[in-house]
This record gives sequence, C-alpha cells and structure tokens, in this order.
Amino acid sequence: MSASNTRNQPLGFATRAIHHGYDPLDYHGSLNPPVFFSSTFAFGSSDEGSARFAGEAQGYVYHRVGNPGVSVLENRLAVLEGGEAALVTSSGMGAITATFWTLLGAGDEILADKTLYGCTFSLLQHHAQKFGIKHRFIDMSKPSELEAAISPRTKIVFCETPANPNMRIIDLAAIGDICRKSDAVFIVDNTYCTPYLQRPLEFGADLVIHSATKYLGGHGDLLAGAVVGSQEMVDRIRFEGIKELTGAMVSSFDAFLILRGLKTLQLRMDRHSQSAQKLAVDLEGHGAVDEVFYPGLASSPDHELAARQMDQFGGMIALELKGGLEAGRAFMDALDIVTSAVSLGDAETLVQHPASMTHVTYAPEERIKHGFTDGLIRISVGLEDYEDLRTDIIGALDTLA
Ligand code: 4LM
Repeated sequence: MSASNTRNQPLGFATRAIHHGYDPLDYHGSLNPPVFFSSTFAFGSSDEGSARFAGEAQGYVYHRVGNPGVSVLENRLAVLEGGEAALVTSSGMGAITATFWTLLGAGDEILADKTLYGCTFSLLQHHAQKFGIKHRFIDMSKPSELEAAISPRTKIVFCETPANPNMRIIDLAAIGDICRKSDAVFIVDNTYCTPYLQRPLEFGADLVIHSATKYLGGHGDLLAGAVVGSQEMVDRIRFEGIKELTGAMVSSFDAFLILRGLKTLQLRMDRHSQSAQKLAVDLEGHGAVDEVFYPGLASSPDHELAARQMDQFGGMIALELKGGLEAGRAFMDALDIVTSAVSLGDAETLVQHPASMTHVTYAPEERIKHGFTDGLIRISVGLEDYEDLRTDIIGALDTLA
C-alpha cells in the first residue's frame, strides 16, 4: 500500500504506520511482512551478480547493504518522516557515526547545538579530532550565533529538539533558513519526537536521525537507529557509511520488532504526551520542585515555538529539585513503580540522573556551560495508568519535605 489509497485519498499517520509498503497478498496472505534471516542473497548468474554489484541491476546482495524485510521498515519510516528514502541501522549511535563519517573529512567542520545526548557530545568533543574533524558547540536557540559561526568549511549543522536532557527547543525553520544559504547539511536528531510529533524535513532539515531504540521500537527490547532524507544522501550513507565505514546494519529481527512497534506508535505517543502534560502540571505545583522543563507548560519560555513545530509535546520531562543532587537521588530511591534506568520511550516510566548517567561524558563545568545542572532529573513518562504514576511520583517527592 502506498501513501494514498485506491481512491487517491492521502492516508493518515496511523494507517501509513500500519500498512505502508506491504501487501499481505504478495506473501501468501501473511499479515506481517516476512523476516529474511539471510546474510547473503543468491544471484541467478555471474553476470547478474556483477550487475548488482555495479548498481546496474536491482536486487539484494548482502545483508550489510540491504535486506527485503528491512526495506519494508525503511520505506515506511521514509513515508512517515516525509523523506524520499530511509536507512535503518544497528543503533542510534550507528546512524550518527555512519552519517558523520560519510559527510565529513579531515579539515571539515561540524557545528552542533550545545546540548546533546552524552555519547553524541563525546563523539564530537573527544573523538572527532582524531580524524581531523573540527567541531564547535553553538547555542542554536539563538540562531544569530549560528549565522555568525557558519562558514564554507561547515559541512554539517546538527541539533536535537527537544534536547536531551534539558528540553531546550531549537527553532527548526530559523536554522533551516540559515543552512539553506550555505552548503551545510542540516541534520536533526528527532528521537524525542518521532515523526508523529515533529517532521524536521518540513522545516528545512536535510536529514533526520533517530535512535529507534526509543519510541519507534517502543518496548525496550532492541537497539536500532535510522537516517531519513533524499534518496541520493541516504544511498551515499548506505554505501559508504554503513557498507564500508561502520558496518552498523540493523538485524532482521530488530527491524521486524520496530515494524511491530510502529503499529501502535500513534496510540503510544498520544498517551505518552497526555500523561507527561498532566505530570508536568502536577510537578510544577509541588513544593519540593524548583523548576519543570516541559514545552507543553504554558509557563515554558519555549511553549509557543514548540507549538509551532511539534504536534504534541511528547513524553519527556526534566526537573530540578529544590534540594539539588541529593534530593534527586533520594527522590529516585523513593520511587516504587517508576524504574530507575537510562533510555527512554518505553512502556515503563524510566527515571535517571543525567550528570552521573547518560551525560557523564560532560565534565562538571561543561554541564553548566552546555545548559544543565548536576541536580537535573529526567523522566521518560510511560504508559502506565496516570493515577498510579502520580501517586508514585508525588508520593516520592513528598518524602523530601
Ligand atoms: C538516553 N539515548 O538518553 P542508541 N540520540 C538521542 C539519544 O537520546 C540517544 C541516541 C541518539 C539514551 C541512551 C542510553 C537523542 C540515546 C543514541 O542508544 O545508540 O540507540 O541511540 O538514555
């Protein structure tokens, strides 16, 4: 099934997430696409094999480059993000490294927003220089800072919005406008939103990256990533970044699990967003809480901007407790239903302490410079009954008084 039905009506998000690119009647009526557990693919003749390698004939060659079951997922993700093509990788970091190593060479520069997931930050801050790649962190919530910094040497402009962990919002259209006037490829990590809540390509991004480990998979049972964009750019990343530079191809089984996760993506994101909105309001009113970072709050300075580019405000909340780090630790230890763990986007509500966990790659002074404190607590609001979550979380906060 394509992006429209037989009556040429454009299909809704959930319908595309469930059906796009697969017709059960093509495979014996099997409701779910087959999973091809095959590392290699036979050629009908030696001529056919060499033609496939030369890109002169269609067809699969080797799983590291492509697999028919994975292609169903790739085509579906491309349509959901509004891109021409997608590539699914073995992790979010696999998607990021395959993209960077394809697009960057010695002497090139990447400009990244100052707040990034800890391992993306570390890749730039601690490792990129080994390959002669220069980086600068910019406060992209002030687009004029990017405008002043961008130069012909800039090959990539990279950001997350909302940013992990402090929920800063970046104006995608403003950054897209600046990148359009240069040769830089504008890349947005859309992990926190999924295409259901935000489609950066509509705002001028060239590539979208995901950790599919999170909401796209949705069940905390796999590791995967994705890159979505133009056919030309995705092909380059597949044939250079995956095939020859990283080998970070997703497994067939994990691709199948993501296809299963996508069937409920809309339902899950609706519920994550509704519960997070309620929790943010309840947290804001609690005496032990100093500040709540959630763009859905009317009091958030980012509320209007977020409403322009996000369809709902998502399931991630950050908060600062009045008692700082010690209060944060006591809060996490007092929780009962809520699980203390990194990662996000699962059915279970997860709580973690970025400074000692996901963002421990930042030095203490870097954390302040990059916009978050050692006291920040991050909550990935899950799918449990809201009243149970509220009782657990507010109850744990009450023990701090
Ligand atoms: C975490 N995050 O925050 P893989 N991009 C973003 C992320 O949050 C992550 C990745 C990429 C967390 C993992 C422990 C915005 C990861 C990297 O973990 O390589 O699939 O994604 O808790």
